[in-house]
Amino acid sequence: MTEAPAHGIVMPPTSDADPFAHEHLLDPEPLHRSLRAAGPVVHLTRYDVHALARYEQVHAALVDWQRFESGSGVGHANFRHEEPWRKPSVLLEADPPLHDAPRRVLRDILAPPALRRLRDTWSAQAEELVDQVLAQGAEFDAFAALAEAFPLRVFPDAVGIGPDGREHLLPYGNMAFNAFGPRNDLVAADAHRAAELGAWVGAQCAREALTATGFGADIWAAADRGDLTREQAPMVVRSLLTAGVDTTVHGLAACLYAFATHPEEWQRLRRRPELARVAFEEAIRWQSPVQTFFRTATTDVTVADTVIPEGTKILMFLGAANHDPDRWSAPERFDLTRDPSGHVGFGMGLHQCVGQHVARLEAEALLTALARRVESFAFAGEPRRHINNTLRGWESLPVRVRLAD
Ligand code: 4MI
Repeated sequence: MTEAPAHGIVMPPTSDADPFAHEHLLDPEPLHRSLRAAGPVVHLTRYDVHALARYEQVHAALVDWQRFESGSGVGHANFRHEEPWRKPSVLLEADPPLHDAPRRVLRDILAPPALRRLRDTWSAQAEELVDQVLAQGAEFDAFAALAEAFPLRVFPDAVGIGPDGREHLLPYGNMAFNAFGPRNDLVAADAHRAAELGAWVGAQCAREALTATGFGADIWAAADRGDLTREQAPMVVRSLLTAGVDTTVHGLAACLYAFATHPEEWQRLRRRPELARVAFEEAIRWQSPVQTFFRTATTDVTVADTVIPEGTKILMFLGAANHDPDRWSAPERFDLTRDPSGHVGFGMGLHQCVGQHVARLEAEALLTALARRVESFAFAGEPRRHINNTLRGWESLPVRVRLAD
């Protein structure tokens, strides 16, 4: 016989769905709808974790770092019992007080005033890339030619890594984002490259591997000042290289997909290019390139009358929260007239994306350059999704463009 739950405590609804099955990764919205509808907390029987898919609970968990810790890992693996696949991040997979020095250092390096010197260069590089792509014809893959190409042109240089081996960046990020999921087929598919990619990224984080100026050098300078230890400095560089490429690639891809499917919004952006930043923000809300993260309960946590036991994992559906109809009107619409602020696509609270200003600057440069030259664009073939345990992104966005005169 099972004991009756204490008064006022209820057993949550359950689901045997596997959110990391290809079906749901390719098209997550039906699952998101059913999880939001089932209740504020849903027990996922397949993984024995509690899931949050409504905006209110996801937001509350994100800002409550004391009870929803990151230090036991923000993926499915519980670092209390499982060996992490790589040394834990000193930012993402750490809690205060350990988290705070690396966070402060990176926050200052990536703050808007520090990025100002990059703005003109990145705008010029975006214009140059757009000119090159458009010179080659009216039909191209906007994912490869723009969404992938632009971050790869500007970000590794801004960090200050060397010219060789940059083709490892996207596969490394892809592997890291798969590794936040359970050990499924997607993780297995990356396994044969883990050692090689990990070693390459590790080597780029050394002081000697980095140029004399750039985010990497800035991080090492912080270690010289004593703001970071010499053990933390390469780890903070590693965070930039892990979190800084695939995320922006799929964020930019979300913008391109949004505009290809919402031509009236493209015209709005062309009339008012200063909407580029709102457009990026709305695309992040709408597609949520980072779909999920886990936390671990530091104590028995009661969420809407359900007790989440101490030491167990909580799966937060950022993408589902960003489409919660109790928070957003017509959430499935990509809409430049809405105020997307408050979305949880960059997280919220203490761990909220520290690189978001970098991402916004990249998006602003690319979208502004495109808006100037492209009158309209539409799909010239079927867009194809890229599949990853954490990232919602693209493999291919074939488009045909009409140029502005
Ligand atoms: C939110 S994406 C992300 C953030 C940080 C790291 C990796 C991914 C890291 O390695 O610190």
